[in-house]
Amino acid sequence: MTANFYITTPIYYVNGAPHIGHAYTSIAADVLARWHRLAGDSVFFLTGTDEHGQKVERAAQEAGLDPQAFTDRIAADFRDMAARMGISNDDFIRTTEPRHKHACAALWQRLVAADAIYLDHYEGWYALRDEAFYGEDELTTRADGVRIAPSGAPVEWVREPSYFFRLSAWQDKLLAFYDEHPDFIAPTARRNEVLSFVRAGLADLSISRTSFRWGIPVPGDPAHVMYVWLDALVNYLTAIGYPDTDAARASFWPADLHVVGKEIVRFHAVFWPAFLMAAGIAPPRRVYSHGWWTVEGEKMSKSVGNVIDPRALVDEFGLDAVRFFLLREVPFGQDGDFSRRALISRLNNELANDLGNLAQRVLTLLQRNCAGEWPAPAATTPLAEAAAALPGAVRARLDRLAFHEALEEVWRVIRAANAYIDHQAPWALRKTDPARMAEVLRVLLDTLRSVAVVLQPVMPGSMTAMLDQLGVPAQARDLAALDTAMAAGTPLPSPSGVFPRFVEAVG
Ligand code: ME8
Repeated sequence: MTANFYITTPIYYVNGAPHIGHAYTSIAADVLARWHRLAGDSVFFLTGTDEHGQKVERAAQEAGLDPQAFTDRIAADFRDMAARMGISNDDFIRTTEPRHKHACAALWQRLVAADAIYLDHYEGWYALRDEAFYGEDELTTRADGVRIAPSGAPVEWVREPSYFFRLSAWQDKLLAFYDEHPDFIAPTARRNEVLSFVRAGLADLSISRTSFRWGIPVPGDPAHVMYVWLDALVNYLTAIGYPDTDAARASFWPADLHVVGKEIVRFHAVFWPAFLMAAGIAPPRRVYSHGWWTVEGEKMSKSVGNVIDPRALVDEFGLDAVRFFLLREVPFGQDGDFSRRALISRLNNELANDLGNLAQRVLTLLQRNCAGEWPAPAATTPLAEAAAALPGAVRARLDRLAFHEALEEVWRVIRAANAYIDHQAPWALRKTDPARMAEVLRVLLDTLRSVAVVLQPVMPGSMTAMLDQLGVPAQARDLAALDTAMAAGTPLPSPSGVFPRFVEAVG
């Protein structure tokens, strides 16, 4: 059954260059988007850039540029990063676009009409780095006396006129909503954090600023610009044409999945559904929060100088190795550490040896002994059954965003295929029992086809190459096509390696 599937990444701040953390979220969301397309769903996959607010304004000042010129430059860099990471987004939203300003103004007016907004003064703590307000009780004091938010960001005291959103009115309704939708926030640890935050009571939320200009003006009161998080969250509605309910993409709402880093769960799982419900709009179906990467054991930071540009990794190791590593190495939802050694080991052991060599051996044997054609279908074997079960096994794990488990399921089959070829020794059967040799090779071909089809979302380029080498027609590479056996006699082009081993340069 085909369904709509609307998936988003966070929109990234344009205060600095894209790094491996941004690439991670985008790749994870991309794998899900591609998987749903493979399953025949109608997919809308959104990413983009968050361009307003004081943090971006300051970064532009530091660069000596006008904020629009600055954001144009960095947004282009994020767009390039997405293209280089093989991200198959259907739209790229920038919050400085007219369509977005229009959507924000419309939502604001809906909130005003619903009496969800009032004008007052904000006085309290603000962390520029997080673009977030904090309560006194959340702060600690550093040795030099600076007050620090739980995220580690320094806070400053601000006092200015401000519009407020009546968040305090939503505590019970949010708790009821989480109760009715137990899958709304995952993983469980994040859900529990949100529940205790909301249970502790919600203060009304300041949603406008007057002390700087780089934002979307509040309708009817242009001395105020909208709080950057309200502005940012609305991007998910802008992209489907809000407020035009007849827009081509309007039927994609509610979004199926917002993939976010763990530090922005509160915005997506508390503020966002409250804004939407107050405006009479359905909340998204699911918010999934993943963990944070450190690099060789250290937090990534400009001052340490260990920020990794994912494009440099791709230049060195190849795109698919990087995509595979990021999803294979660490359970999604948990923190992980990036190390070159671990990447090289996954690349050489799992891609080059386990999968690449297997394909090469099988295809070479077929070329030499079976006229380079698919042999006739063989009687079923446990290996063939495990391979045929892969789409279901992978789907069940991807539905839970358990990428590493989905890949483990595929590698379980690949390892079984390696054991099968070693045990059956088709090269020895060539003289003693050529018919049996053809059967064994057919089982291995069928296995490789299933493996390559289900791995396409993770490694689109190399699996396209592998499916080409398997002679699988381009229009028969979706999940449904696996139900039809390949015809005996289908030609196999001459094989060439898909995953070269990586050898670290010496010296
Ligand atoms: O928060 N490890 O933008 P942002 C893993 N504009 N993921 C990481 C990471 C790391 N070390 N560092 C960043 C914002 N990320 C807002 C979002 S949405 C309406 C507005 C990823 O540029 C992760 O997905 O700070 C995190 O949530 C996101 O980048 C934050 O990007």
